[in-house]
Amino acid sequence: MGRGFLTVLLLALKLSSVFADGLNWWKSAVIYQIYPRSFKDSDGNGIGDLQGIIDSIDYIKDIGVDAVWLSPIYPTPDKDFGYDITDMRNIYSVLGNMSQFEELVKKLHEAGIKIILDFVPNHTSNEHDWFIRSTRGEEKYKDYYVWRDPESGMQPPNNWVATISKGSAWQYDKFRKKFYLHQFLPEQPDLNYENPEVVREILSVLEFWLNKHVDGFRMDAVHAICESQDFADEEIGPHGERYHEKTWDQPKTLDILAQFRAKLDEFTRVDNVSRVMMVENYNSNPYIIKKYYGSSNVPIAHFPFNFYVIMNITKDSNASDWAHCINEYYKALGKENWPNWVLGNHDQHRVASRFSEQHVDLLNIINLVLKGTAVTYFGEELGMPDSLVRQDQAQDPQGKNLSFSDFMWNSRDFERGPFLWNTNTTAGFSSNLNTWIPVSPSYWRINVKAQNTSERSHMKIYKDMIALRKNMTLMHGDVDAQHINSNVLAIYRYYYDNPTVVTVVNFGNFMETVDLTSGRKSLPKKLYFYTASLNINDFKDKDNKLKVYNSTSITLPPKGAIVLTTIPFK
Ligand SMILES: *[C@@H]1O[C@H](CO)[C@@H](O)[C@H](O)[C@H]1NC(C)=O
Ligand SMILES: *[C@@H]1O[C@H](CO)[C@@H](O)[C@H](O)[C@H]1NC(C)=O
Ligand SMILES: *[C@@H]1O[C@H](CO)[C@@H](O)[C@H](O)[C@H]1NC(C)=O
Ligand SMILES: *[C@@H]1O[C@H](CO)[C@@H](O)[C@H](O)[C@H]1NC(C)=O
Ligand SMILES: *[C@@H]1O[C@H](CO)[C@@H](O)[C@H](O)[C@H]1NC(C)=O
Ligand SMILES: *[C@@H]1O[C@H](CO)[C@@H](O)[C@H](O)[C@H]1NC(C)=O
Ligand SMILES: *[C@@H]1O[C@H](CO)[C@@H](O)[C@H](O)[C@H]1NC(C)=O
Ligand SMILES: *[C@@H]1O[C@H](CO)[C@@H](O)[C@H](O)[C@H]1NC(C)=O
Ligand SMILES: *[C@@H]1O[C@H](CO)[C@@H](O)[C@H](O)[C@H]1NC(C)=O
Ligand SMILES: CC(=O)N[C@H]1CO[C@H](CO)[C@@H](O)[C@@H]1O
Ligand SMILES: [Ca+2]
Ligand SMILES: [Ca+2]
Repeated sequence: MGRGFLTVLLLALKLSSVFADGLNWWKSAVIYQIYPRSFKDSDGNGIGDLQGIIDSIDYIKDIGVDAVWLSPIYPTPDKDFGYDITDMRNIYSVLGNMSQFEELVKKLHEAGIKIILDFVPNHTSNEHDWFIRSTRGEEKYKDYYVWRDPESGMQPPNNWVATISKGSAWQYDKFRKKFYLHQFLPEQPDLNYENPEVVREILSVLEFWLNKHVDGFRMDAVHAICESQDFADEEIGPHGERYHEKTWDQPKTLDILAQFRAKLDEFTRVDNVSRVMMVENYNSNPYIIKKYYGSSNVPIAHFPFNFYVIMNITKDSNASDWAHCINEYYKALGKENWPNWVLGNHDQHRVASRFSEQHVDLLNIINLVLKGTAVTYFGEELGMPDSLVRQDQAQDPQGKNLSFSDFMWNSRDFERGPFLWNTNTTAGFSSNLNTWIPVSPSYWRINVKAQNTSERSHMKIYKDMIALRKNMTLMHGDVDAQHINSNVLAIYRYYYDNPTVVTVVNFGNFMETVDLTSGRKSLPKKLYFYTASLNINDFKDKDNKLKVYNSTSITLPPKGAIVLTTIPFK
């Protein structure tokens, strides 16, 4: 048996594992979350809309993302900006109409981009027709929501508390003469998943959108879907802490979600294009998160979002905190569950503000170089900062009626500001001077047009990283994340005899010189430049050629990141 034969055999094995692994679109994908009210306003009312997204497809295609996830687009009285829905099978008139939605799906698909919708299963608006009929006790709808009789003295049935409004999770309804459950605002009554009619109704909503060719769903706050049916009080900790042991992460919730997944899989089986299911659950324990994948026999989500960069990492985290977060997550998931990486969303201050502008390239590079699906909250590719919002301009119910410091901490208006297109009025977002949330004043410097025109920019680094993800090593390779010292993180990606990709990040405040072979002995002496954060400018030699780096001696400025490869990629 000659070497040639072995190589062929190994190659064949590798290819078959690639196919077996299913080069499934959602695994290699970068998913781009758009907050529709804030992307592009087409009709000058100061609020972004579906037509605005249709008009911006060239941009979405240009940055190279694979799928768009839209925050809710359904009719809503806006008590919680679309997370309080009055009709799950329709489009909110402020954002557009059904024919515009259909055009958006068609045009995205023509551009090779998938579309994922937000789905809010835990509750509806109190203005939803189902709820109004339920308060009247109409037979079909009377058990669509969670109704309980008052305790003596008109007290709520138990001590459960709501997440946004804080007080009791129970609200008395004077028509029905019972309390209904709301795990969030009183205007968001919880659906009763003990009722098979409700499950059937929700499955038919999923089917409605799948028939409109959506490629998947992001399911909101799934930890709150089902409640313990003993309706017993929850434990209260010594400092008033709640563990929500009766209302969060109940076993029945996983059953319900598996039924949602089975509905998606019915559509997947028809054309072999996966309809993806992503779920939101902020649990600090990665082993609980893992349960939301289900098993190979009973699959649940394709993935629950990985919120550990959001929950466990801050601007002050050192290289060992990062290495721990990365390795702990992969370890908890095991080999059988596909990972994902998320830096921000519509509920978190933006990366450029929560960390700093100097962190933008570092975080984008890490997010895109790690193994797994990557999620980008629109604007992260530009290093877009939060909007500056005065308290009297607040829109988010979660930020209203609070002290100033609680407002700054709790309000989600900051990260929901309009996208920064150019240096025109309102950054090219709207022809209206008054936008629903003020435009970030940084737009004169940070915007799409400027970053596309500059030779180097956050956006160009982001696009470089997206291109790199098409390489075998990044799609399939293993990850070895190590702290070389307390400031410098090295992420090695390797895959059989494919080139190794090494990412080095200095989180510290001083210049660092490190030996990358200390983390991986087999690393060759010569490494080639692929891309780097904006603060690294010395990657070309006198002849304007990309430098060859010495792996035993790599120097990085503070908050610098560099991506190197074992053979030249450029
Ligand atoms: C960036 O500039 C190139 C070249 O001028 C152009 O083709 C491309 O459409 C621009 N992209 C964006 C997002 O403006
Ligand atoms: C949807 O809105 C567009 C733009 O306002 C309009 O031209 C179109 O007639 C509307 N379609 C329907 C079905 O209402
Ligand atoms: C889907 O894949 C299966 C198995 O690989 C194959 O039998 C079937 O023909 C495919 N269907 C379509 C529509 O491509
Ligand atoms: C995040 O922090 C929690 C403790 O707050 C810890 O239990 C968990 O393992 C950490 N997750 C990761 C992925 O490091
Ligand atoms: C804020 O306070 C005002 C007046 O006290 C009240 O009308 C309103 O309902 C409160 N809003 C919220 C979201 O609690
Ligand atoms: C800037 O605004 C002017 C006037 O509204 C408009 O004609 C032009 O197209 C805008 N330019 C860009 C790049 O949006
Ligand atoms: C990965 O990059 C290397 C170097 O450019 C190249 O030889 C290889 O073909 C690439 N693989 C893929 C799948 O793009
Ligand atoms: C990194 O920071 C953590 C606190 O976030 C600290 O406990 C740890 O000792 C630091 N590690 C190093 C290597 O400096
Ligand atoms: C690489 O760096 C090490 C440490 O500075 C040095 O000893 C060695 O000579 C360098 N090798 C090359 C090829 O420059
Ligand atoms: C709970 C849920 O479905 N997720 C959403 C529901 O709850 C609150 C209130 O709307 C939202 O903020 C969550 O995002
Ligand atoms: Ca509009
Ligand atoms: Ca519930």
